[in-house]
Amino acid sequence: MPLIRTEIADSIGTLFLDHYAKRNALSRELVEDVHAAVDQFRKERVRAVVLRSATNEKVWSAGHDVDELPKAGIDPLPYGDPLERLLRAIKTYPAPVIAMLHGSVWGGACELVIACDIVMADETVTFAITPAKLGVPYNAAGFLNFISRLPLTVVKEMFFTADPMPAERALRVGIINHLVPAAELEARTYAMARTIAKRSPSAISAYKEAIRVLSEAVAINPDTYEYLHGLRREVYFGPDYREGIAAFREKREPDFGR
Ligand code: KGA
Ligand code: KGA
Repeated sequence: MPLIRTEIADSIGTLFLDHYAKRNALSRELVEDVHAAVDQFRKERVRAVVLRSATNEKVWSAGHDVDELPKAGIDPLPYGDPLERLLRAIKTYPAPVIAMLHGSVWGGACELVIACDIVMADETVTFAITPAKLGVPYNAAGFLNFISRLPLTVVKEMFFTADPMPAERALRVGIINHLVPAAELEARTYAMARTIAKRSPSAISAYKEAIRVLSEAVAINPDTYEYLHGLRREVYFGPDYREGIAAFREKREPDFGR
């Protein structure tokens, strides 16, 4: 059974995350379905994509599928990780991707939202960046996605506390473009998509790619990269990652000592 649904109408493609039993966790299988959908959207020259949940429930997406995170001693967020691949697919899709959000957004799903081009949300939305609860060492590409988009103070607070941020504040700090009443969310989102779909697709595609490349244009030498990777290795080889994953599986608070 596919874990997403898609629709195309008026040059607008909609991608519905449709696995609420697992709170739309971004599993390998779900990501494969997204890639197939995105390929289809490209073939049909879709001019704007809306990324939403198929259900109007209290969770938009629970983020990375924790059951698929590897055991301690293995990099939990390598280049080929499903979530990493999903982020690249969204960022390089040659037309704008609009996130339409109702409900809570967790961990890697926050990065997915940040990777979208425009974010429409209602008042039920919250954002929690949770790797510090799991002991997951975030990767350089992930940090760059956040720091190229949000103020450093906000990024730090979210990563350090892992606490959910409510919609009103998320609007103020720039995570959300438009915060609208739940009853208007769909209409407002598709109005935006229709406007974009009327504009020059070749120009927009070139803008999106230019903004992506320029916002990622951070020069670090290989030595610095290895240094950052070494910092991450200490975390995923260390006790916190093992404890974080075990606590999640046992449905308890992690104990990272004092
Ligand atoms: N991965 C795998 N399974 C998940 C999951 C996840 N992220 N989130 C939920 N599930 C499963 C859960 O185990 C349960 O399965 C079902 O979805 C319903 O969840 O029915 P089963 O087999 O027991 P639950 O918890 O009963 O639903 P709820 O009471 O409605 O609570 C919803 C939330 C979202 C609050 C709760 O499920 C939750 O806290 N999920 C984890 C959120 C999270 O911490 N995500 C971050 C994942 O890490 C991540 O993205 C990374 C790697 N990161 O940030 O670096
Ligand atoms: N370039 C050349 N001529 C212009 C012009 C422009 N950007 N804007 C107005 N004119 C001329 C118009 O052709 C008319 O000339 C006169 O100014 C009064 O305009 O009398 P003429 O010879 O017919 P108009 O439209 O009658 O005035 P208005 O009814 O008061 O309306 C004003 C606006 C500003 C709303 C209207 O003129 C308009 O929409 N202009 C174009 C606005 C626009 O799209 N600008 C973006 C230009 O592109 C740009 O900056 C680039 C390259 N970009 O964004 O990358």
